[in-house]
Parts: sequence; structure tokens; C-alpha cells
Amino acid sequence: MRLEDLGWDPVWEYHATEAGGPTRVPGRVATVDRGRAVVLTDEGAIPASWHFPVSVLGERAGVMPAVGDWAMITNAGEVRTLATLIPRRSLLARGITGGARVAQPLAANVDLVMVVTGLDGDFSLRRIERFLTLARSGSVRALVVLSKLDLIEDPDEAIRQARKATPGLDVVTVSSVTGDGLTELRNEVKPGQTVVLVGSSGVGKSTLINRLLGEERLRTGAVRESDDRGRHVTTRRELLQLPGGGLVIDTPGLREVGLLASEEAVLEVFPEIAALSEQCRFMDCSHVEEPDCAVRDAVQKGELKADRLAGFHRLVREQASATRRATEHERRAHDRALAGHYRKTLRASLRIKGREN
Ligand SMILES: Nc1nc2c(ncn2[C@@H]2O[C@H](COP(=O)(O)OP(=O)(O)OP(=O)(O)O)[C@@H](O)[C@H]2O)c(=O)[nH]1
Ligand SMILES: [Mg+2]
Ligand SMILES: [Zn+2]
Repeated sequence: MRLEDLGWDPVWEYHATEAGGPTRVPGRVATVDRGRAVVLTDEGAIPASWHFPVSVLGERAGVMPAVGDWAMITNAGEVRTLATLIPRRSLLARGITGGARVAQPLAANVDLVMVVTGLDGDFSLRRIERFLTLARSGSVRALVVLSKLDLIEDPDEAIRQARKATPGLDVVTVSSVTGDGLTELRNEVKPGQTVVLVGSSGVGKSTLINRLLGEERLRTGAVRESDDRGRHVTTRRELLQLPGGGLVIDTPGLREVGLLASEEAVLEVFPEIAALSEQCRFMDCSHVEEPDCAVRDAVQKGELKADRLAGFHRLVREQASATRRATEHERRAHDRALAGHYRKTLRASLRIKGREN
């Protein structure tokens, strides 16, 4: 493994020299679990332990390490550790644009966000919009990927709507089954650049990456027949190298949009649970039965009252059923309104530009 193939360049090198010394080597964080990370270095993939907060070179406050981070790790000893992170060029995080609570880091040093939506029964403009906020949170360029092209007879209307709702962005249609659009997608992952795929569970992110890798490396899973939703097959973010250069990050499908919004509202009422959930192994942990759940751990240790967690679950359930009651009709209306909103915003920004000139 050469560092250059992982996106290493003279600027990273400069920082690494500053943070370096004979006992540290640079590498790129490929996966992050609680207290453990896998770091890709020129000696290969190395497991390293970490403790929150991890220091960042030249910055006062430490952070949670994120997939995509460049890090200096100790170069000897039985247990290698993440010694320090090199300042990020970009960070995608959930919760920043919501103006809410704690931001959860999703991926660092990303050049492009691919927002993936299926052209099957799960197609939703609103969801595309929700995922675009992630790209905006990190000021990273976004690309809209409409997947499962083989499953729709006449995709034109959906494509037209998606283009209209995302002015200024490229929209690519692909099928992992027929291979349509894969070359175009592959060309978007330039050597040395890092692309992250985001989108709901079941839209085919891992399948796409397997196609780009040319092998079945990532686990994929069937969607529910009733509504084409996925079953959260991918459980953690992972950075992978594509043959021929370029890096991709696979991510677990975030919760469905409505739930995500209500979930955030619920978390505002339970700030201590919001803070704890940052340490759960899974980003979308529901604190019910997932392994390594920091919230349930806290209850067990007596740091959080069981009543509070029960109250939290009750409110989440209520919100979820309220979301389910929203009819298809309402969703359509919302999508139409959103398309209108985009048109207006675009017109307004054109007017502003016109005035400046
Ligand atoms: N027909 C068709 N099926 C696809 C396509 N891409 C993926 N699938 C299927 O969709 C299902 C879900 O695919 P995954 O790749 O696991 O979806 P994902 O987005 O990674 O889902 P999570 O990991 O749960 O977030 C699998 O059964 C895939 O075989 C496609 O282009 N066409
Ligand atoms: Mg997946
Ligand atoms: Zn949890």
C-alpha cells in the first residue's frame, strides 16, 4: 500500500512531519469502532486503539476520530494507538445543519458525496434533499445517483423530478444489475480522491461499491418486498481502495427521513441520551438491543435512570407511528412543495447574482 494511493500529498506530508518523530507513522483511518480503529499505512492495515478525545495537531480540543481521517499512529509496541489526527480538510457530520445538538462525524477528508436513491418503490425527492444536507454540512460537492435503473420501466419522470429538485448538481442513473452508468460513476472517483456514498438502507450502496471493486467484498442484503426498504445490512462506515486509484467510503443507511427528523426532536428532549449515543457502536443505534450501546451501558452502571430511557423509547415509538400515519398523498405534496422551493431559491440566487453584476 502506498500512501499516495490513499490520497497522501505534500500538504499532508508537511503536517505529518510536524506531528511526526521517530515513534510515529502516518496512516488513513479506514474503520472506527468503539476504542478501536483500523488504519491503512504503507505497511498495510494496522489495528490501533484510541481514547476519546483524540488530539488534533495544532488544535486545542480533541475529537472523535472519523473514517477518512489522516492520523499519526505509534509505530511500535503490542498495541498501536492513534496518537494524533492531522487537521481535516472537510468533515461530513450529521446534526450540524439541523442547528441541533451534538454533531456525529460521518467521514473526514471527503472530496465528493454521492447521494444514492433507488428508482424503485422507495424513490423520494424529500430523502434526496435530506441527504444533500450532509454534503452541505461539510461544504463538499455532491452528486445525485439514481440506482436500480433496471427496476423501472420508464425512469424519465423520476429523473426529471430529481434534476429539477437539485439544480446545479449532476444526476447519474445506474444499475448494478445491467452495469448501466457504472463507467460514468467510476469516472467520478478520481485517483487520490475520496468519495462517500450516502442514502437510505437498501438503495444499493454496497452493491455499487462491490461493482466498482470488481469483487463481492461488502455484504449486501435483500430489501423488504412491501416497501423496498433495506434492512440495515451495512453496520459501519468503511474506507476502501478501488483498483486503479480512488477511494470510496461505504456507510450504513441512515434512518428514514421522517424518523430522522422526529428522532432529532426527541433527542432534544433527552440531551443526556443524545450525548451518550455518540459513543454507541452504531451511529443509528436505537438503544434497544444493539451491541456496545453506550446508553444501555450507562443505565447498567447507574449513570442514567432507567426511567429516562423508558421515556425516551416511549416518545420515539409515538413519533414513529405519527410518521407512519403520514399518507402517501402528504408525501407527494411535500415533494412537490420542495421542488417549488428549489425553483424559488434558484431564481432568488439568480436575481442576487444579477444585481451584483
Ligand atoms: N434490481 C436491482 N437490485 C439492486 C441493485 N443494486 C442493489 N440491488 C439490490 O438491493 C438490495 C440492497 O442492496 P445493498 O447494496 O445491500 O444496499 P445498501 O444501500 O448497501 O443498504 P444498507 O447497507 O442497509 O444501507 C440487494 O438485494 C441488492 O442486490 C440494482 O441496480 N438493481
Ligand atoms: Mg450497505
Ligand atoms: Zn445505543
